[in-house]
Amino acid sequence: MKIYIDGKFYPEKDAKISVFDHGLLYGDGAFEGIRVYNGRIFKLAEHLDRLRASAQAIVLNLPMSREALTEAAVETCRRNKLRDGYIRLVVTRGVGYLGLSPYKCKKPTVFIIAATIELYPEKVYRKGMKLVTVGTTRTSPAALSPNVKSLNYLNNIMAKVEALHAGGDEGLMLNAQGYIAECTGDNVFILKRGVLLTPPTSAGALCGITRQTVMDLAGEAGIPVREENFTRYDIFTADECFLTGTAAEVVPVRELDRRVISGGRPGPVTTELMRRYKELTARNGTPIYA
Ligand code: PXG
Repeated sequence: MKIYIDGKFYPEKDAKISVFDHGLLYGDGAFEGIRVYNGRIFKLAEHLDRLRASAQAIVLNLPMSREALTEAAVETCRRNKLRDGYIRLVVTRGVGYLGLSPYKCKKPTVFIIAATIELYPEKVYRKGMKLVTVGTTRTSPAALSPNVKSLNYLNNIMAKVEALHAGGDEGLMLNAQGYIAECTGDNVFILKRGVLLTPPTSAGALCGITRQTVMDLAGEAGIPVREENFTRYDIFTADECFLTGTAAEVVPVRELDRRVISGGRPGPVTTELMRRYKELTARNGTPIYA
């Protein structure tokens, strides 16, 4: 595997970052996880927009233009002969000294990994996921905006640990008010009386690229979508529930806290959106081997 670091490619064993990089010392940085389907990078522009916004929000100047980032991502795929897989694009605060101030870090570090991806087992797409409500709440926007896709994922990692320890596949995270925010690495949707609902980003949901894509696909399919606060009650009583994310794509939910939702099988709207999403990913994106 060849890894891109600051304009050069390194074999995996030589791809190393300084112990003084604030990305490592403090989780100071931002990242994107991007899929590659059929020789194309899916929604690259949207991911680069979100990366730029994350960087801007944490006062980090991206050291590369949009064009340079695009070219670097494409070239990393080429060097690894990737046709289907996953790109991890990371920008850290860079090498500095001990101490929180980012102003001693001279230059952000950019690295890109293009690899294969470990997906959820096929069974969860047929049968649905098991969600567990976790005690770890989503970061308050008063602390750090949940819209910053930062390198600081401990909040979500602790939530994932709770979910796994409780025998679930994913953890459902609430905000401080008790409304649903999202899962640890996926956004949440429910279907109620023919209307799709997903929590607004103000509830603590990341502005997911897959979330937006699914909202667009629902629009095309004539299914009304609203961003609205809801609680566990609404999931227990939902007609359908599914998650969206770059890694998971569209994945049905069968249980929340061991209570079966919507008959315990993927509903027709979920199934239709899964089909449309697959179709879209198969033929869209930035070509790598043009
Ligand atoms: N919420 C959170 C907290 C996320 O981290 C999503 C929602 C879904 O957003 P997208 O833009 O992907 O639809 C994410 C995304 C990984 C991995 O390696 C995690 C994500 C994406 C890709 C890979 O665990 N999280």
